[in-house]
Amino acid sequence: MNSIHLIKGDNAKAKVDAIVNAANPKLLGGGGVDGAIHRAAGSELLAACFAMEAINGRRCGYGDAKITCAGNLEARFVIHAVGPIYSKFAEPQKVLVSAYKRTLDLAIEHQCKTIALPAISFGVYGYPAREAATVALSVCSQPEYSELEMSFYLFDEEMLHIWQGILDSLGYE
Ligand code: AR6
Repeated sequence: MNSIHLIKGDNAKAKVDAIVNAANPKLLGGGGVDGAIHRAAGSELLAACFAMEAINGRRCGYGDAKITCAGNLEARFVIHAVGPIYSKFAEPQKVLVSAYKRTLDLAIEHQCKTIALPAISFGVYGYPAREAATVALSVCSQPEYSELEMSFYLFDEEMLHIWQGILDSLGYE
Protein backbone atom coordinates (compact mmCIF):
# COMPACT_ATOMS: atom_id res chain seq x y z
CA MET A 1 0.00 0.00 0.00
CA ASN A 2 1.28 3.50 -0.76
CA SER A 3 1.59 6.18 1.90
CA ILE A 4 -1.57 8.32 1.65
CA HIS A 5 -2.87 10.52 4.47
CA LEU A 6 -6.04 12.61 4.73
CA ILE A 7 -5.80 15.83 6.74
CA LYS A 8 -8.41 18.49 7.44
CA GLY A 9 -6.97 21.94 6.73
CA ASP A 10 -4.99 24.26 4.52
CA ASN A 11 -2.22 22.74 2.42
CA ALA A 12 -0.44 26.12 2.14
CA LYS A 13 0.61 25.59 5.80
CA ALA A 14 2.11 22.14 5.23
CA LYS A 15 5.82 21.44 5.89
CA VAL A 16 6.74 19.15 3.04
CA ASP A 17 9.05 18.94 0.03
CA ALA A 18 6.31 20.01 -2.42
CA ILE A 19 3.00 21.81 -2.00
CA VAL A 20 0.53 21.28 -4.83
CA ASN A 21 -1.54 24.16 -6.11
CA ALA A 22 -4.92 23.78 -7.88
CA ALA A 23 -4.13 26.40 -10.50
CA ASN A 24 -5.52 27.71 -13.79
CA PRO A 25 -3.61 27.84 -17.12
CA LYS A 26 -2.37 31.40 -16.58
CA LEU A 27 -0.53 30.38 -13.37
CA LEU A 28 -0.81 33.87 -11.93
CA GLY A 29 -2.98 33.15 -8.91
CA GLY A 30 -6.73 33.04 -8.32
CA GLY A 31 -9.18 32.02 -5.60
CA GLY A 32 -9.45 28.87 -3.42
CA VAL A 33 -6.24 26.94 -2.89
CA ASP A 34 -4.45 29.08 -5.50
CA GLY A 35 -5.23 32.28 -3.58
CA ALA A 36 -4.18 30.79 -0.24
CA ILE A 37 -0.87 29.52 -1.65
CA HIS A 38 0.04 32.79 -3.40
CA ARG A 39 -0.89 34.85 -0.32
CA ALA A 40 1.26 32.69 1.93
CA ALA A 41 4.14 32.34 -0.54
CA GLY A 42 4.46 36.03 -1.42
CA SER A 43 5.92 37.85 -4.40
CA GLU A 44 8.76 35.41 -5.10
CA LEU A 45 6.28 32.75 -6.17
CA LEU A 46 4.32 35.12 -8.38
CA ALA A 47 7.57 36.32 -10.00
CA ALA A 48 8.64 32.71 -10.67
CA CYS A 49 5.30 31.98 -12.33
CA PHE A 50 5.41 35.19 -14.33
CA ALA A 51 8.89 34.30 -15.62
CA MET A 52 7.66 31.05 -17.16
CA GLU A 53 7.06 31.00 -20.88
CA ALA A 54 3.45 31.83 -21.80
CA ILE A 55 1.68 30.95 -25.04
CA ASN A 56 -1.39 33.14 -25.54
CA GLY A 57 -1.25 33.92 -21.82
CA ARG A 58 -1.22 30.24 -20.85
CA ARG A 59 1.71 28.77 -18.95
CA CYS A 60 0.21 25.34 -18.32
CA GLY A 61 -2.31 23.22 -20.20
CA TYR A 62 -5.31 21.45 -18.66
CA GLY A 63 -4.12 18.10 -17.35
CA ASP A 64 -0.54 19.33 -17.02
CA ALA A 65 1.57 20.64 -14.11
CA LYS A 66 4.59 22.94 -13.67
CA ILE A 67 7.07 23.24 -10.83
CA THR A 68 8.50 26.41 -9.26
CA CYS A 69 10.20 27.58 -6.09
CA ALA A 70 7.96 27.96 -3.05
CA GLY A 71 8.65 31.52 -1.88
CA ASN A 72 7.84 31.90 1.82
CA LEU A 73 6.11 28.52 2.12
CA GLU A 74 7.71 25.80 4.24
CA ALA A 75 8.40 23.67 1.19
CA ARG A 76 11.10 23.37 -1.47
CA PHE A 77 8.70 23.50 -4.40
CA VAL A 78 5.20 24.41 -5.49
CA ILE A 79 3.75 22.15 -8.16
CA HIS A 80 1.00 23.99 -10.04
CA ALA A 81 -1.53 21.48 -11.36
CA VAL A 82 -4.31 22.45 -13.74
CA GLY A 83 -7.28 20.09 -13.52
CA PRO A 84 -10.26 20.10 -15.87
CA ILE A 85 -13.23 22.43 -15.65
CA TYR A 86 -15.70 19.58 -15.21
CA SER A 87 -18.44 20.87 -17.51
CA LYS A 88 -16.09 21.82 -20.34
CA PHE A 89 -14.45 18.49 -21.09
CA ALA A 90 -16.02 15.46 -22.77
CA GLU A 91 -13.75 13.19 -20.70
CA PRO A 92 -12.81 15.15 -17.58
CA GLN A 93 -11.55 12.01 -15.86
CA LYS A 94 -8.66 11.64 -18.34
CA VAL A 95 -7.64 15.25 -17.76
CA LEU A 96 -7.78 14.89 -13.97
CA VAL A 97 -5.76 11.64 -14.04
CA SER A 98 -3.17 13.40 -16.18
CA ALA A 99 -2.96 16.41 -13.83
CA TYR A 100 -2.27 14.14 -10.84
CA LYS A 101 0.22 11.96 -12.73
CA ARG A 102 2.17 14.98 -14.03
CA THR A 103 2.22 16.37 -10.48
CA LEU A 104 3.51 13.18 -8.88
CA ASP A 105 6.01 12.56 -11.69
CA LEU A 106 7.43 16.07 -11.24
CA ALA A 107 7.71 15.47 -7.48
CA ILE A 108 9.70 12.28 -8.06
CA GLU A 109 11.90 13.90 -10.74
CA HIS A 110 12.81 16.56 -8.17
CA GLN A 111 13.63 14.00 -5.45
CA CYS A 112 10.67 14.93 -3.26
CA LYS A 113 9.68 12.52 -0.50
CA THR A 114 6.69 14.36 0.97
CA ILE A 115 3.92 16.19 -0.87
CA ALA A 116 0.77 18.08 0.25
CA LEU A 117 -2.10 17.96 -2.21
CA PRO A 118 -5.49 19.63 -2.48
CA ALA A 119 -8.57 18.09 -4.13
CA ILE A 120 -7.77 19.34 -7.63
CA SER A 121 -10.84 20.52 -9.64
CA PHE A 122 -13.21 19.97 -6.72
CA GLY A 123 -13.87 23.66 -6.09
CA VAL A 124 -14.45 26.33 -8.71
CA TYR A 125 -13.84 23.72 -11.44
CA GLY A 126 -16.92 21.75 -10.32
CA TYR A 127 -15.79 18.12 -10.25
CA PRO A 128 -18.27 15.92 -8.31
CA ALA A 129 -16.95 14.88 -4.89
CA ARG A 130 -16.89 11.08 -5.12
CA GLU A 131 -15.49 11.02 -8.64
CA ALA A 132 -12.80 13.56 -7.74
CA ALA A 133 -11.76 11.47 -4.74
CA THR A 134 -11.78 8.21 -6.70
CA VAL A 135 -9.55 9.61 -9.45
CA ALA A 136 -7.13 11.24 -7.00
CA LEU A 137 -6.74 8.22 -4.74
CA SER A 138 -6.53 5.71 -7.60
CA VAL A 139 -3.66 7.61 -9.25
CA CYS A 140 -1.84 8.01 -5.92
CA SER A 141 -2.19 4.25 -5.30
CA GLN A 142 -0.18 3.31 -8.39
CA PRO A 143 3.06 1.44 -7.65
CA GLU A 144 5.30 4.08 -9.26
CA TYR A 145 4.40 6.46 -6.40
CA SER A 146 5.23 4.07 -3.55
CA GLU A 147 8.25 6.14 -2.47
CA LEU A 148 6.19 9.33 -1.96
CA GLU A 149 4.42 10.28 1.27
CA MET A 150 1.23 11.92 -0.03
CA SER A 151 -1.04 14.01 2.21
CA PHE A 152 -4.37 15.31 0.94
CA TYR A 153 -5.55 18.48 2.66
CA LEU A 154 -9.34 18.57 2.62
CA PHE A 155 -11.53 21.43 3.59
CA ASP A 156 -14.23 19.98 5.83
CA GLU A 157 -15.49 16.91 7.69
CA GLU A 158 -17.89 15.93 4.91
CA MET A 159 -15.09 15.80 2.35
CA LEU A 160 -12.88 13.93 4.78
CA HIS A 161 -15.64 11.35 5.27
CA ILE A 162 -16.13 10.84 1.52
CA TRP A 163 -12.40 10.52 0.87
CA GLN A 164 -11.94 8.12 3.80
CA GLY A 165 -14.71 5.90 2.37
CA ILE A 166 -12.98 5.74 -1.02
CA LEU A 167 -9.59 5.06 0.61
CA ASP A 168 -11.16 2.20 2.61
CA SER A 169 -12.71 0.77 -0.56
CA LEU A 170 -9.25 0.72 -2.17
CA GLY A 171 -8.03 -1.50 0.68
CA TYR A 172 -6.28 1.04 2.90
CA GLU A 173 -6.67 0.62 6.68
N1 AR6 B 1 -6.32 24.32 1.36
C1 AR6 B 1 -6.88 23.14 1.03
N2 AR6 B 1 -8.03 23.05 0.32
C2 AR6 B 1 -8.65 24.20 -0.05
C3 AR6 B 1 -8.11 25.50 0.25
C4 AR6 B 1 -6.91 25.52 1.01
N3 AR6 B 1 -6.34 26.66 1.32
N4 AR6 B 1 -8.95 26.44 -0.29
C5 AR6 B 1 -9.94 25.75 -0.92
N5 AR6 B 1 -9.78 24.42 -0.75
P1 AR6 B 1 -10.31 25.24 -5.84
P2 AR6 B 1 -10.20 24.00 -8.50
C6 AR6 B 1 -10.57 23.29 -1.31
O1 AR6 B 1 -11.48 26.05 -6.25
O2 AR6 B 1 -11.57 23.44 -8.39
C7 AR6 B 1 -8.80 28.98 -8.50
O3 AR6 B 1 -9.38 30.24 -8.61
C8 AR6 B 1 -11.88 23.61 -1.93
O4 AR6 B 1 -12.90 23.54 -0.97
O5 AR6 B 1 -9.23 25.92 -5.09
O6 AR6 B 1 -9.12 23.10 -9.07
C9 AR6 B 1 -7.70 28.74 -9.53
O7 AR6 B 1 -7.01 29.92 -9.86
C10 AR6 B 1 -12.02 22.48 -2.96
O8 AR6 B 1 -12.46 21.28 -2.34
O9 AR6 B 1 -9.60 24.52 -7.11
C11 AR6 B 1 -8.44 28.20 -10.69
O10 AR6 B 1 -8.98 29.21 -11.49
C12 AR6 B 1 -10.60 22.22 -3.41
O11 AR6 B 1 -9.78 22.79 -2.40
C13 AR6 B 1 -9.56 27.41 -10.06
O12 AR6 B 1 -9.78 28.00 -8.78
C14 AR6 B 1 -10.21 22.82 -4.75
O13 AR6 B 1 -10.89 24.05 -4.98
C15 AR6 B 1 -9.18 25.96 -9.84
O14 AR6 B 1 -10.31 25.29 -9.36
